[in-house]
Amino acid sequence: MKKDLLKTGGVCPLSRRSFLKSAAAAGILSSLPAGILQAAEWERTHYEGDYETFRNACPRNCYDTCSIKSYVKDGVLRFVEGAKESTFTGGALCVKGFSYPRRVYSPDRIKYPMKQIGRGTGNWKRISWDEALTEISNKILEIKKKDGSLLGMALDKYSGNFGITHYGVEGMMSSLGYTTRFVGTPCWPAGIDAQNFDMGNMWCNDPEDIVKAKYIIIWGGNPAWNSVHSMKFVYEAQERGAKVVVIDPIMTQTAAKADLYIRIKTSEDGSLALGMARHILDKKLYSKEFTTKHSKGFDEFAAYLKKNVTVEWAAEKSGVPANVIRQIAEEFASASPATIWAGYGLQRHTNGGVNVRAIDAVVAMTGNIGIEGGGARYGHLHTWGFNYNAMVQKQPEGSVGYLGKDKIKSEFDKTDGTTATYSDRTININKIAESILTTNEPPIRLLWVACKNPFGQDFDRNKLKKAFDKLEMVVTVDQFFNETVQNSDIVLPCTTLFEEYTVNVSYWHYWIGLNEKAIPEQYEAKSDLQIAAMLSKKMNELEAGSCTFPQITDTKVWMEKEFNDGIHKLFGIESWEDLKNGPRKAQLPSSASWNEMKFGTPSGKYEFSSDLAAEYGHTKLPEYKAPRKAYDKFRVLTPHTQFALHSQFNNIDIMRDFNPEPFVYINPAAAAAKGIKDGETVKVVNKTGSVTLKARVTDIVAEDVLVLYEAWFGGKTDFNVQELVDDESSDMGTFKTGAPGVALHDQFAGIEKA
Ligand SMILES: Nc1nc2c(c(=O)[nH]1)N[C@H]1C(S)=C(S)[C@@H](COP(=O)(O)OP(=O)(O)OC[C@H]3O[C@@H](n4cnc5c(=O)[nH]c(N)nc54)[C@H](O)[C@@H]3O)O[C@H]1N2
Ligand SMILES: Nc1nc2c(c(=O)[nH]1)N[C@H]1C(S)=C(S)[C@@H](COP(=O)(O)OP(=O)(O)OC[C@H]3O[C@@H](n4cnc5c(=O)[nH]c(N)nc54)[C@H](O)[C@@H]3O)O[C@H]1N2
Ligand SMILES: [Mo]
Repeated sequence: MKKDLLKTGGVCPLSRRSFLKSAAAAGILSSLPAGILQAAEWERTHYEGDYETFRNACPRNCYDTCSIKSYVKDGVLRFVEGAKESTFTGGALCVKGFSYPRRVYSPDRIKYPMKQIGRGTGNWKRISWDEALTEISNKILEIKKKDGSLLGMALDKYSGNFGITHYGVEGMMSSLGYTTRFVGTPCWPAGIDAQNFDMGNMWCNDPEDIVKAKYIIIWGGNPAWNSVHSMKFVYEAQERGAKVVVIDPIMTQTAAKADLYIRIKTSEDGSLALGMARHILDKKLYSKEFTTKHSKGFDEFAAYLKKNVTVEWAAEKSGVPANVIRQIAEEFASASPATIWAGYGLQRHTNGGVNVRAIDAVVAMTGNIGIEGGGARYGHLHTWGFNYNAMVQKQPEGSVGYLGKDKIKSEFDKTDGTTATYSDRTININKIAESILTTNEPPIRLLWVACKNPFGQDFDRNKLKKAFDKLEMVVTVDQFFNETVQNSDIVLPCTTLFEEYTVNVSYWHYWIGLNEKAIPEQYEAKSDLQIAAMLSKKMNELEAGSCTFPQITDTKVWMEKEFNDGIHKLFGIESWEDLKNGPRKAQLPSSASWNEMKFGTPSGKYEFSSDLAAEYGHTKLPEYKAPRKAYDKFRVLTPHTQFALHSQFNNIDIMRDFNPEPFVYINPAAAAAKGIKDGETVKVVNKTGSVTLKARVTDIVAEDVLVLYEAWFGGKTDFNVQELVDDESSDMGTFKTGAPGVALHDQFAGIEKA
């Protein structure tokens, strides 16, 4: 049944060949035969005038947040290219971006609301929007009646679409009442807290100014795959004479482009950074000006280093030879400007936050903070000052919610005449399975999933399955039949970026991009906002006043409401309509963050010693913290892959051509010890679960490490990396994001021939 429905109407107007052509035309697939390149160029110049063009912005959770120009003919999206106006996107997309037309018209797209008769059975039946919304609304009303509140309804949302109006999903929840929300992030919170303790905010230099750096350390990040557009600035710096060092347990594509690759023992970044700091201190290569004028606690930090850290100790812990530690410390401290880009992979550890603090300290003590081409680069939210109009919605009159630790009370329980200050119930987003299983009074009964694929991206898949089995109803809003949809009762089809209006900014570069509706909604798909408006209509039909969400279904109206004078001023525009001419860059006095040396910390200075960190249960100084204890033979790393963005893209045919099946990457010596040959099927097992897949024997990984890239393979294989990843917390994240991060790289497993 499901299969039949999926196949109806799935016509992709864009051939595989024309995809290659448009990708090639932008010079991305440089390995393609010259003939195809010429043909593509001819087609583009010959037909340009016949297309209607639109502005779009890639809304995926990615550093690059590319500005896109879309070409539409007869209502059909023909091809896309990177916007030339953005010096960051630079007229090119990544290979995933070029596959967008095939995603929009994929025959596998969810086309209609559907209901599964028996969760997990695969017995799907097409239903109308009216039937779907009636069933969901009745469940919401039933929960409210039974529990006296809506805390039994939870929202599971993360980063499937970062378009600003998509915060309307949170708004939809508020408009129904006080509910249960998963807070925090699985992505980068430990590093966010670290930078907030050190500098009072997470604020990085403009990535385009890395061209000015004389020395660049890319530490625990793989931009050659995960931020492809940043690499051109790194290369330009290299051409101007900069040295590029990459520190990673894996010899990544980024490492392959570096002047020096340093293989570090996983989770030992703190010892390496502290060893560098000790050497810089001994050699008196630190900045007197920065450490005396602009920082607090440098003397304490120096005393800690002298007492506890030697270069030899750091070498022993990190596996990096002492002479290499001395070399990079001296080179870094002597070059100006010098910069460190701390990736997000680095901080997904039980000591990830404090390790980022140790790295920040190296950048700070050498006087590289606040200068162009320098900086402790991690991320920023300086261009995110929208109204969040869609997000901020009022609960219906008389809504009952969470009262701190107290039991839930109803309005009528109040005898003292005061007004209860109710709130949503918040739970750590990285402990979803555990909390569904253990939360009571009331239990979580109805889960609304949007912009998130918990079965693909959350931790301990087996526990998650048990948790989902406990839920009374699961509603998922998505585009493809992934494993989360398979574990849902109702699926609602959502639009792609080309089918709605929104606006996007980045957490890395400083551009803003408009996202226009370029084609009509496909099949019966609706955007998250339209779904919220339709749900509101149905709720009010069934019980007047039960939902406050405005019943506006024109996404353009919502997009317009997100702009304000601050945004206009920052980007030098009069109105959002100026963005129809192309993306705009924030007008900043300097490309350097903290250029005025006014920090957001309590002291207003850079804090080597942070009382705030101590308040949150951490050491004041960025002291060494031992890694999580190994619980199995090999370290398991599950980083991000080139051809997918988490669980997105890899199910698209053209992408699967590049990345057809998963592998476990193992070092030749480790493989030989187990008698495992390249291409053989193996089983990787740990306390959480197991996966069976082929081995790739390669020395890009260290002897004690197994690498399995995360990605959803679109049902062609049941591979799921989350069989091997538990939900252990990282050290930091609570201060700024409300919950600690997840130590997803502190995992271990055994491996055997299958
Ligand atoms: N093992 C392991 N696990 C990880 C990581 C890792 O490195 N290793 N990385 C972690 C990190 S850094 C992150 S950020 C998270 C990401 O986790 P998620 O945010 O869950 O990631 P995605 O797969 O990008 O998106 C989720 C879903 O959103 C859907 N979607 C796309 N557009 C829309 C839309 O407009 N509306 C709705 N309703 N849905 C939409 C997509 O089809 C997809 O199914 O994963 C984390 N999990
Ligand atoms: N193609 C593509 N691009 C993406 C994404 C994607 O899935 N695919 N995801 C986007 C998102 S949501 C994010 S968060 C970013 C992630 O961007 P990155 O942080 O660059 O990505 P990861 O692959 O998670 O991790 C980077 C590196 O950290 C290393 N690492 C792990 N543990 C340690 C350690 O203890 N020490 C050191 N030094 N290194 C360590 C891993 O080996 C890996 O090479 O990329 C974004 N861009
Ligand atoms: Mo992420």
